[in-house]
Amino acid sequence: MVHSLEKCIEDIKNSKSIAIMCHTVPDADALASMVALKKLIKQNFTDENSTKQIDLFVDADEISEINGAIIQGAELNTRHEENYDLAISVDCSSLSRLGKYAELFKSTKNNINIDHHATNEKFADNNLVFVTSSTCEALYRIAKIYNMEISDEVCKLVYSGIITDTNNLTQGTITVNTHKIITEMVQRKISLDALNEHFFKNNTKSKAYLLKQALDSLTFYAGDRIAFMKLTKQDISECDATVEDTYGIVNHGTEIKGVDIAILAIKQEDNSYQVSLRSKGDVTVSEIAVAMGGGGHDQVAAFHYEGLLADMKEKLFPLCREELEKHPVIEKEALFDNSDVSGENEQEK
Ligand SMILES: [Mn+2]
Repeated sequence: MVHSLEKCIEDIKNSKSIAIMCHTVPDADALASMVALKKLIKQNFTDENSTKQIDLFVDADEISEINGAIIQGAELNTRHEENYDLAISVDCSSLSRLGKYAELFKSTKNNINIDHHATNEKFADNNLVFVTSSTCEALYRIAKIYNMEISDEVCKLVYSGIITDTNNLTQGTITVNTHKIITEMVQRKISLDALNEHFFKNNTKSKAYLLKQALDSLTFYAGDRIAFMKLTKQDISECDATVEDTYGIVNHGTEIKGVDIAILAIKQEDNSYQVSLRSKGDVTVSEIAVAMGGGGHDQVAAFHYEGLLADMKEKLFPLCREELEKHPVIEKEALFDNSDVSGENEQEK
């Protein structure tokens, strides 16, 4: 298994045809990374004398209006080549997450996996897995390392990937680099406000009704340190909502004081469950998700469960309790120190 940024750039340079793909049920980071990567390659590695066929693939039945804006006008899922010189997967932690395009990826003789999931299965010839907020951030950093030309349009995509994957910079791997990138975008005078509003103040009424349904099911466990919610596919259709409208609902659990793990279980049409996990503080859920057959990041993870909800809880809750026991509740230190302006001090003067 190779990990070579240099080889990645060489492969991109030398390939006449490239297939870029992301995971099924794509989120904003997945879609934005695909489009940003295509733009970066076109702007930096092609000209009139050396053109490339770059095709984008995503296995998705429907994409929400909000995320649809990212790919508006971009051609998707049209295979212009029988055999591509290079396949690149973005934001995808395992081969199976590519859905029906996993085959295309595997059958392309040269392939690269660019991702930021700690649980990435390194399924490609060249695996570039970064500790970054988002795949978009990883792409931006690669572009900077190689002094690529980065357009404002690419910046808008990168910013979208960063803010959505970090729930507006409140969770995930946020580093000095993440903030540096955002500073660079502010300096470029990119209209970040418009992007913020698009991604965070743009919920449909259907999503609000769906949230109401989910909150109705809210139950607490483990001394109120676990918040559990459930929804069904039927709830989603009754609210006239989409699967993507379920994103973010689980975060409402961790927003509650004292809750360290939030769980949202969505019953699928085949009676299986899609389960999202979130945590805060030092509590992590990635290993819990892996133990349940899924994966993800420290504080954002998910798994799929075939079976009854009661059985799922019976397996999941002990794992959560075990993790919570590692991190007992401690009294929080005061956030602010006002001893210098307390009445006592004033009188001393
Ligand atoms: Mn991502």
